[in-house]
Amino acid sequence: MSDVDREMARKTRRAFLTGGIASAAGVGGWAWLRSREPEAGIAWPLRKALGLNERVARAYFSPARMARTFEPAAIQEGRVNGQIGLEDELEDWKLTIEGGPALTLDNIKALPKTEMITELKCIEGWERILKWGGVRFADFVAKFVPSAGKQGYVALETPDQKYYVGLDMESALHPQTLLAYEMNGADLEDEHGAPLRLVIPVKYGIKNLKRIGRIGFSDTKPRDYWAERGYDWYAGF
Ligand SMILES: Nc1nc2c(c(=O)[nH]1)N[C@H]1C(S)=C(S)[C@@H](COP(=O)(O)O)O[C@H]1N2
Ligand SMILES: [Mo]
Repeated sequence: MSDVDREMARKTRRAFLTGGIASAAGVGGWAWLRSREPEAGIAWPLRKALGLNERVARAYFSPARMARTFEPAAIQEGRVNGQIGLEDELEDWKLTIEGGPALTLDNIKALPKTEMITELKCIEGWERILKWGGVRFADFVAKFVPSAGKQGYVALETPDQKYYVGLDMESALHPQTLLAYEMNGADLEDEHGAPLRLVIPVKYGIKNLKRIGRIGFSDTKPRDYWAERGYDWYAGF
């Protein structure tokens, strides 16, 4: 894909989202859309309802939007990087949701499990192909905070609030964005963010927050640890 194509796809996506389905329907609508039987690869309401331009729908759902996935044979050992917010002993972990319940890991594991083999890319110039197991962020939001999808942004932070990231809602609800509790077939290790971390392969490693303690939603851009230190806030591909 050329840079121009990429830029076009991104702009089309934006226009589609601002004009459309995701903002009008919210997260519940998004989950519902994803559960429809696809017709020629596109959930049928997108083709039949709303008189949506088919080319736009195709750009939105095209594989180009998905991060690359790999065969099991490609899986690598993890590499540990970044321990900010992981220093303290972890006890009585709960996931706090702004405007929602505090959840245990069992509450999260009760949602459908998603596995994927994707690449974690660190901005420092290394990458690892890893297998993740967890819950789609979109499934999590649809279940526990359905109104949140109407907001523009997601804020995540470690329990001690020392590391924090902000995400645009579109990337947060991307089907490959996971709340992961397993890496390479085993429970997540402490240094990789136990008990629950974010895995978001459409973004650089810096956005893949380890040991999530709190999740919030807002219409203003949340603070972001590395953006405050000069890195790109969006940090996507
Ligand atoms: N809490 C926390 N999460 C974090 C970091 C960190 O310092 N603290 N570093 C980030 C960076 S820069 C990268 S590349 C990945 C590395 O994840 P890994 O250690 O599982 O390979 O975690 C990200 N998430
Ligand atoms: Mo990184």
